[in-house]
Amino acid sequence: MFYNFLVPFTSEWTVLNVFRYISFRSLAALITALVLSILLGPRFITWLRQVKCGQYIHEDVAAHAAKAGTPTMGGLLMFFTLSVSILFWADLTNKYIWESFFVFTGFGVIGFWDDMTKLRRHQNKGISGKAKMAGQLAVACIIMMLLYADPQYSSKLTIPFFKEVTIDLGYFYLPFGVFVMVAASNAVNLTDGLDGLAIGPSIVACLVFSIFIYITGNVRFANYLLVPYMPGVGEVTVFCAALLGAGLGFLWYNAYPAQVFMGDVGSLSIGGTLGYLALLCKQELVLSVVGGLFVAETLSVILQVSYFRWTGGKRIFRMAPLHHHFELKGIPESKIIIRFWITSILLGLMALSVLKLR
Ligand code: 57M
Repeated sequence: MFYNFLVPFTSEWTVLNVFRYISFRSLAALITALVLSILLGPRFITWLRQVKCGQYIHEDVAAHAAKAGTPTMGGLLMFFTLSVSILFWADLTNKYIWESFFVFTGFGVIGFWDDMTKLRRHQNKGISGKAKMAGQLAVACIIMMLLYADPQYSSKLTIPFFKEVTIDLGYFYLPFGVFVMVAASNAVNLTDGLDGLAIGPSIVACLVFSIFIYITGNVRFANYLLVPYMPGVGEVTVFCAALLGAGLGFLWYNAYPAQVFMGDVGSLSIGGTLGYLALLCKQELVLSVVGGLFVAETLSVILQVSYFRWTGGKRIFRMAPLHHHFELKGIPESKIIIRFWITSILLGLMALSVLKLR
């Protein structure tokens, strides 16, 4: 909004030129979302308690019993602070800003519906798996059609660490992109089982993609680092920064011992958005590196369930997803969380090295 209102006056007031800079507006977006989240957090958590948004807790992991009644749907706070921040700082005529916002909101609505269903039923059973998947597919298909119809967007898959190798998937890029967003959304959701466990690695991934996105939208950096240049995409750095601020602000209250959980409204939207950001900057496969923890958590579930069915009841892990395995081995929750964060920072650095190691 500031960009759209103030930039026309730059010829009279040169100081307003600062609003042209993506870097300045990104920093402002991050601070706005972060400060708003920290300030509004306590009232928001009290409100969630008042409207009885308490989390139902499984009995299988004894250590979680003390978490009963912790308010959930903290993702709504992220949605609010992100929206306000974008409204203030982004160029509202940029189509990629609206696409990003659509993905975040679209997946968020499905998560909200799931959370509300759980609360209404007073148990951990939300909407059916089929309904959830149908909603996720619908949002992802709309976005993929928009991206595919974009003349500057290519269906070529970038291969990390190889300068000149790309694979043109043609029409197959559409289902591929849908898969990336839906898988990322569910993977973040599966990981969201300990305090700060999902939001920490999500913040790292968002930071990595904000760097990729900035470079993709800057002709000089893109040419120098040999990444595909796409005019207009750089503006999404402001969106990423707002998401970073909202995520950090949420972590303030979700840090162990958590005062609030994000709920599906948070996890599905963050995951889907990370998938979209990876597709937008043509670093589709880098997502599996920076999001390696999400991949490991998902694989642990796939392996556990397949092995359980195949052997008629035997398990590979004490319990899936992976974080429950470590919990049941007796490792304290805070230690598991911090070790997962350290791993995700290392994975983030590895993902960034793609820029130079080719
Ligand atoms: C949701 N969410 C938590 C909170 C959060 C197929 C199967 C593996 C699915 C999986 C599953 O349902 N995963 C998705 C995981 C829940 O958190 C809520 O859900 C939101 C995210 N969707 O924001 O609102 C619980 O997680 C804990 N939590 C925290 N801190 C946080 O910041 O401590 C969450 C956020 C909360 C709280 O206790 O109540 C969840 O786990 O329900 N299912 C499972 O993960 C279950 N695993 C399982 O059944 N494994 C079997 C299968 C694979 C054969 C096995 O290995 O034998 C476990 N879930 C739990 N207890 N809670 C079973 C044990």
